[in-house]
Amino acid sequence: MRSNKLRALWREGKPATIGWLGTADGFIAEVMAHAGFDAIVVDMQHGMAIGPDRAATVLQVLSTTDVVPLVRVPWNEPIPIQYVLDAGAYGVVVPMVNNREDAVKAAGACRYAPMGYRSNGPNRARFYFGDDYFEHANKEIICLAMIETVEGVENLDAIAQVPGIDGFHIGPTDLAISMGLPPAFDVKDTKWEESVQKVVAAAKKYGLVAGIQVSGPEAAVRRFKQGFNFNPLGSDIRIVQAGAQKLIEDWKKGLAAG
Ligand code: 3PY
Ligand code: MG
Repeated sequence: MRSNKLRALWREGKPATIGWLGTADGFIAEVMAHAGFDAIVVDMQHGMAIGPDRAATVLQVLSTTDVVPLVRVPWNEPIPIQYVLDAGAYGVVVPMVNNREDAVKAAGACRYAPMGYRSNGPNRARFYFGDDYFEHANKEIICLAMIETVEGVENLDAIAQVPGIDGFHIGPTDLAISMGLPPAFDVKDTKWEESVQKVVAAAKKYGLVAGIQVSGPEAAVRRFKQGFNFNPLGSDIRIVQAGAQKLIEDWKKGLAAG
C-alpha cells in the first residue's frame, strides 16, 4: 500500500505541515497540492458546498502529488465516510464525536470487519493505494475524532480507548459555543484553554495524535510545542482572502505615501 507520510511524521515526532481546502476547484486544489503540504484536508463539512462527487474529483487532483489526502466528512455518518475512503482518501476527520458510541460509529465506518463495519468496494482506492489495500487499510487509514463539545471533553478517556481512533482534532469554535462562549479560533477563556489542554493530555496518555484548528502559523507553532501535531495552517479561502486584502492595503498605502 502507498506509504503514509503523515503517520511517519507522527511516529517520528516531526512537525506535520497541514493544509485545508474549503473549495472544490480542481486547479486551486492542484496549486495547494504542489505548495508543499504534507497533508491536505478537503472540508466537506464547512467547505463551499463540497458534496461527495466534487470531493472525489479533488482527491484525484491531490494525487498528482504525494500530499496525503484527507477529508473532513460532513457529519459522523458512515455513508460519506465510505464514499471518500473508497474514492481514495487516506483518512477522515469526523465532526462531533462526543462519546464512546459516536467514536465506535466513526472508527467502525473506517475499518473492515472484525475491527469495524466498513463495506468492501474500494473503487478508486485500489488504484491509488495498490492491490494490497485491503490487507493494510485498517491500520493505515487515519480516523481523527473531532472534540468540539463539553461532552466530548468529558468523554476523552472513553473515546481514546475505542480501537480505530487515531487521534483527536479540536474544533475550537464549536467547543467555544458549547461552553456558552462566542466562536473563535483563539478563545481567551481559562476554561476553554483548560479543555484544550485536557485533549492534548489525553492524546499523550493514550499514544494518540492531537490536532486543533488554528488561526495561522504562529498559533500552529505554539500548539505544536504543546504536543499538537495536526494543526492546519490555513485554508485556500483564507489564503486568497488575506492575499487580496494585503494587495489592496499595499496599493492604498502606496497611494497615500504619494
Ligand atoms: C470548529 O471550530 O468547530 C471547527 O470545526 C473548525 O473547523
Ligand atoms: Mg466544528
